[in-house]
Amino acid sequence: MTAQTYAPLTPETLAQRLGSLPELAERVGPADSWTVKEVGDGNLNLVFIVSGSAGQAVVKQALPYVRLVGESWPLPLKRSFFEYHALIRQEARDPGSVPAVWHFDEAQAIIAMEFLFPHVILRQALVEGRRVRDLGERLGLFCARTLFRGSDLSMKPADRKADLALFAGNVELCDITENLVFSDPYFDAPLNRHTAGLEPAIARLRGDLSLKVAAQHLKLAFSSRAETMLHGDLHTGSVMVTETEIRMIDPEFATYGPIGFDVGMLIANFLMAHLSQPGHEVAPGDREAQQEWLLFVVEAVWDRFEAEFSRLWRTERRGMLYQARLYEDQGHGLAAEQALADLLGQIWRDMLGFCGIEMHRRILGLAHNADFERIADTGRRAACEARALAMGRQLMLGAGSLPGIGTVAAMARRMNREDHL
Ligand code: SR1
Ligand code: MG
Repeated sequence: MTAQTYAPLTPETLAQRLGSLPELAERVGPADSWTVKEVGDGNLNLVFIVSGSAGQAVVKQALPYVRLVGESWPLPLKRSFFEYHALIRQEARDPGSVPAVWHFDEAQAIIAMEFLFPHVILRQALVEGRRVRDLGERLGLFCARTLFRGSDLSMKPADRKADLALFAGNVELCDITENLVFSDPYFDAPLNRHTAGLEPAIARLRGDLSLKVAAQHLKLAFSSRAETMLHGDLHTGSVMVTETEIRMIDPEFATYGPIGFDVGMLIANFLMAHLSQPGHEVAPGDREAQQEWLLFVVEAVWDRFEAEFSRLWRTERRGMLYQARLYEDQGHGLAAEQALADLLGQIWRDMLGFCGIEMHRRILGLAHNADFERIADTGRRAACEARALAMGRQLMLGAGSLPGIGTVAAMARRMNREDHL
């Protein structure tokens, strides 16, 4: 394939169009041995699994519109460019954390990459009540390494500024986040949808003016505090797992933003998984152990993030911020520890706010979670979702006073027992 006019791939045309690429032929086998299946079930793109005599590959291609909505919502192909650039940076900053990229074609918006097998989407596994060893620890490490190493705490100023400029071009995907996450949940936006029966809880939420203000403070932080390269859409649908292995995928929303954003989004999705479990019970209480495990994951994500971020601060702080020549080299190591504690406090508060807002948008906005959506009984679903809405509110409004991640887990346990409808 050369840089020709963009055309979407189909299972019928893929082998003919990509079969001559040595990067694929070497790993998958000759094109005449390929079978191709389109498996994309996300909101935006085409995803193909290509199987041949020598192996398998995933081929992802952006469509010029939002797949979830259709051609009425155009979306530029360049999101593939940002995804490619984010993937190669994530691999460099946390080796082994993402699928290996084998080929990128900017004009066709195609990324060909390693096929992860027997991995499944984490969200699917959680809905089914499955567990993954060291999940929270691995996710916390990924967040700390990519967020620290993509910032001015670590990068050379010229490199960091070049990346800031590069990812600043991801305007349309940021616009999705800015609207769908930070604004739409708090008014009757055209694309919103919600479970029948949830109306009283929604009216309470939208009538809470302090919450509306908090949401816009968070939007300001997201759009203006370019602290590090974010994954930008780090939820449990952006993680692939086996029982023992974990990889992050889909960083097409990558942009520079606040360090707490990815961690907050991720923790929100585990809290929603926790609060959705009663909706998946077959016998009373049969999801209680899974619920506790999900809170264990929540605690592990934050604890490991904090520990690894602190380790990197002490060993890899080579950027232009909080330089060692101001602190350790002057015998003022204690001040560096104070600065670290202050920064972690800021990240913690941001994280809680973003966490709360993600819980709201997944229940009130356009893009919902299978965790709740797969609860067939709408009455049960609304009861679970109302608890998540209430918890999101407490996280956003209480971000300045919640002392630690154990308190968040305790809040989830309490919410899970309460009726918020
Ligand atoms: C129109 S895109 C909706 C959502 O899907 C993506 O996965 C992001 O989460 C986005 O907000
Ligand atoms: Mg995605």
